[in-house]
Amino acid sequence: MDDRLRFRRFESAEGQSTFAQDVRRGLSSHPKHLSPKYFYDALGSQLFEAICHLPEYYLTKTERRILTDRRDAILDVVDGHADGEHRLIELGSGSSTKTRLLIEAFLERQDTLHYLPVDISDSVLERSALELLQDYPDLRITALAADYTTALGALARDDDLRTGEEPTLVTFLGSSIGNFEPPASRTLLTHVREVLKTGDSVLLGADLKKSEQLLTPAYNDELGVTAAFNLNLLVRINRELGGEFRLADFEHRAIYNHEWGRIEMRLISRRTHDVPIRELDMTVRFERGEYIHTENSYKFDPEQIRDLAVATGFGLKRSWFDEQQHFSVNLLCAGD
Ligand code: AVI
Repeated sequence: MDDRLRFRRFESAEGQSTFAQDVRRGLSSHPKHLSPKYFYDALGSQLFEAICHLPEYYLTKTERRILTDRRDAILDVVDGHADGEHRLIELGSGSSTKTRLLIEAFLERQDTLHYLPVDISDSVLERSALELLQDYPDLRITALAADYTTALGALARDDDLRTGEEPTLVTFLGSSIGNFEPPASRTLLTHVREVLKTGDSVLLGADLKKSEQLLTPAYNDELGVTAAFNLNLLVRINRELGGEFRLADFEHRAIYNHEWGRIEMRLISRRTHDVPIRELDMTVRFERGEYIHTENSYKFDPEQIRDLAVATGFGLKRSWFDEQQHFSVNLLCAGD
């Protein structure tokens, strides 16, 4: 099996801030904030997997439904642009469950498939790569353990990763694009464009704007898994930076911000208190009711998706929706 798997780990590109720097900056700001990219340590990645199974979290099931129903239609459009065997790059692959649908569809059309999953969590990446190789004998995997910017830089530059003649499909599913601020999402897709040739494709999953009655429960589930996912950021600061956060002093809450069209996740201090963080040589004061803003999850209009595609060197070829128009899967085609 080993000769079908290559595993590449990348340090974050130079100039990128570290966890310690970001925590110091974020907890010294007003309002306090932390980057959602730090959710995904080994435990956080598993908690996110659990979120995907929650009854309230409609995103994963709805996207999977669209991919199940439309996989052939999607690959028909992808195929129409290209000759030869595709390779498949997945940004934020996690457990790759939805991608299995596409892997299977590709393997019905071509003899072999080169799959390049990118994920920040090497434990998740390694486990899912081994499972996939076991299930698909005609699959070859180059797993990239890196943040997106670093991985896209390597995919654009490194001789062994750069695109050759073969057509490429990049998948970016689960509405992870919604966790980027609008300028950062444009930068990211511009980097994706640099990895591709004209005519290559991107499959982008994007959650749509909808009633607050459906949106907020998806981020305030009754079982408390999203609360644990959010609070795990404090656990991580305690473990990695010698923080002394007590989880009982914070409450998870997600609200919908209509003006910005986004869910905002917060950790709200239940009392006025001080939290030392040894490695940063700092003590952070929290007033009662003060919060740390930990994540934005933007929701889109179809026009915003088209604008994003056009602004970053793509055309929007086609979009697929579920019946209730809760979620969209969009095929972008790299332009000249
Ligand atoms: C990964 N990302 C698309 C999730 C979202 O819905 O924004 C992360 C998440 N945060 C809370 N629940 C899920």
